[in-house]
This record gives sequence, C-alpha cells and structure tokens, in this order.
Amino acid sequence: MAETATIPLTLEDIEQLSRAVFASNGCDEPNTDALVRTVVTAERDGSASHGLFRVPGYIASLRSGKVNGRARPTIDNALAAVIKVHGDNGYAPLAIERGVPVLAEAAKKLGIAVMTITHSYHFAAMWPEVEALAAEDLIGLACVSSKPYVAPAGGSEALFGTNPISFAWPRPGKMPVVVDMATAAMAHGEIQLAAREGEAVPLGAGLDASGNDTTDPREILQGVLLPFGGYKGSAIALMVELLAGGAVGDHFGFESQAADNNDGGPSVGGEFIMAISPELVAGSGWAEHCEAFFQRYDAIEGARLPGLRRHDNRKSNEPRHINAELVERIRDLRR
Ligand code: NDP
Ligand code: PYC
Repeated sequence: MAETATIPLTLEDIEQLSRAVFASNGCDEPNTDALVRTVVTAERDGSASHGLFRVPGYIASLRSGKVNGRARPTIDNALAAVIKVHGDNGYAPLAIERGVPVLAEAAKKLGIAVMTITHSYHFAAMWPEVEALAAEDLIGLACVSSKPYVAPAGGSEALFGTNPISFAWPRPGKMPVVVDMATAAMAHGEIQLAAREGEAVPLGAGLDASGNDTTDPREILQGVLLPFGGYKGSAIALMVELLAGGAVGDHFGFESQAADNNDGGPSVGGEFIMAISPELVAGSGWAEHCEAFFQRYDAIEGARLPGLRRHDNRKSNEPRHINAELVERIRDLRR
C-alpha cells in the first residue's frame, strides 16, 4: 500500500493553524482557546483521529449555525454533589474546562460528585476531562454518546454511539493511569482513517450494509460498527448510552441523529463525569497501597499500563506528520 503524503507540523504550527481557522469562522476567544487546546493536545499525544482530523467537522457546524461558537456555559451546583453544566449549544471543551474545577471542589468536600453537561457537542478524545481530575488527586470517570454507529451484540442495526469511556487514576508525583476507549471495537474516526489510508481493519470491527463481516473500512462506513468484545462490550456501550443520555437528561444517540442537520460535525448530546476522592473514600495510605499494585502490574512481561503511549508521545517536541490533504483542506478553511 502506497503511504499517503504527510506534512510535518510542529505543535506551534498546529496551534496557529487551528487558532486561525476557529477564530475566522465565528468562535470567540474563550471557545477558540478551548478548541485549540483540544486539537493540539490530541496531536501532541498521537490521537490522529481526534485532533486536526476533526477541524473540518467543527468548522462545518459553525458555518451551518448548528453550534454556537460564542457559547457561555453556565453552572448550576445547587445540589452540591451534582454539578449541572448547560453548554449553551457550544462545543464541549469550554463547558468541560469551566465545569471540572467546580466538580473537583465538590468531590474533595463530599467524597464523590457527578457533573452533567447538556446542550453541548463533543467531538474530541475523552482523556482531558479525567486527567484534569487526576491532577487534583481525584479518580475521574467520563462518558459520552454520539450518533448511532454501533449495533448491539447480535444485531446489525446501529443504536449505540461509539460511546467512549475514560477513566483516570491519580498517582501523586507520577502520571495518572488513563484508560480512554471507544466501546466500539474501533472508533468511527479510526475506521475513517483506515478508509482514507486504504488499509484493511480487523475482522469484528464492523459489518457491511448487508450485515456481512468485512475488513473493508469503506464497507463498514456504509454498514455498522460492532462493539468490542461481543455482548460484554455491548453491555458497556449500553451503560454509556444510559449514563450520557438517560442519567444526564440529554439525547440518546438515535435522538441526536434525529436532531442533526448532517453537516459533518458532531451531534448534540450529553456527557457524564464522575469524580471520587480516594483520600476521603479509601482513607490515607491509598496511594501507597495502589503503587504496590502498579509495581506488580509493571513487573509482568509484555504488559503495560493504559495511557503510557499517549504520555510518552507527549514528551516529544518533534513535528507531527499530518496527512497533507487534510492540512491543505484546513488551510483553505481560513477566512
Ligand atoms: P485505543 O484503542 O487506541 O486505546 C484504548 C485504550 O487502551 C487507551 O487507554 C490505550 O492507552 C489503551 N491501550 C491500547 N493498547 C494497549 C496495550 N497494548 N496495553 C495496555 N493498554 C493499551 O482507543 P480508541 O481507538 O478506542 O479511541 C480513540 C479515541 O477516540 C479516544 O481518545 C476516545 O476518547 C475517542 N473517541 C471519542 C468519541 C466521542 O464521541 N467524542 C467517540 C469514540 C472515541 P494508550 O493511549 O496509552 O495506548
Ligand atoms: O471516533 O467514534 C468516533 C467519534 C464519534 C464522535 C467523535 N468521535
């Protein structure tokens, strides 16, 4: 397979390019800043499916008027342990950045707190919200749904979003353990990237439009994705759908789809975030206790903790190699 052409961009280049595109397409400064941080950190950590790749979709939704580039998320914490963030129909990163410190404060006081984000559009990787909680020595768990792309186990009709779940475990003085994964066998963005690169995907990633197994990502994009791990992954996707839709009081995936204008950007939906204080729940000594567990984990040959790849990528200041067509497309979006 011929490799597709790439352009080397430093993180500073990525920041400048995405800033120019968001700011010239109707995003005000706070929203631009939050989106730029989202794009740059995704590229920094090696998440090609959720960095610059998402910019054309973000811009399509600003231009169609679906998403508010001047959103001012509001926070209602009247219930103390429940922080309700209204996203003002904007992109999720600003709502997250504004809400998480309030959530962290509540969890540190009460031991556990949840945050709901409604009226918002999530198109990003899920680790930033939970890593921000781990930086406060809190355990973070977050999930979000999207348009239906994924069939429940046994079926061939999409009902679930790719429904990611992220989790961060704080390790004082060290990087947290971070799990951040779609509950689909592959994220929709990863299938799109494979289709762009002309690469086959593993069997089990999805079905074609007739419900047959296929390794061709273009066929899967016409059909459905599958949950990871059969009925068990399907059950976790169900839990995410219920937490991000039912518990938050926002759209389920099928409702997001019905509300969407199909402009290529994200669909409206909710996000569920939970923060737990190990200090208050487990008591002092929790960190040493858990380090003993991580030591055993690390001693197992062939095993590595989730999050390590992204944290290692983060250390590099080298340019990132970005698909050349994508870079040109994004440059053309500047006004
Ligand atoms: P991956 O399959 O790449 O990774 C899933 C998790 O497994 C990561 O925590 C990863 O850590 C870990 N992992 C991978 N390989 C190993 C290994 N060999 N040993 C131990 N741990 C490992 O992620 P996905 O493709 O499922 O998701 C990609 C991104 O897409 C995520 O950031 C997700 O949030 C995002 N997404 C967003 C959606 C949205 O609606 N906003 C929807 C769906 C996905 P590491 O990173 O260190 O490799
Ligand atoms: O990659 O599955 C995905 C995805 C859906 C919404 C944002 N990313």
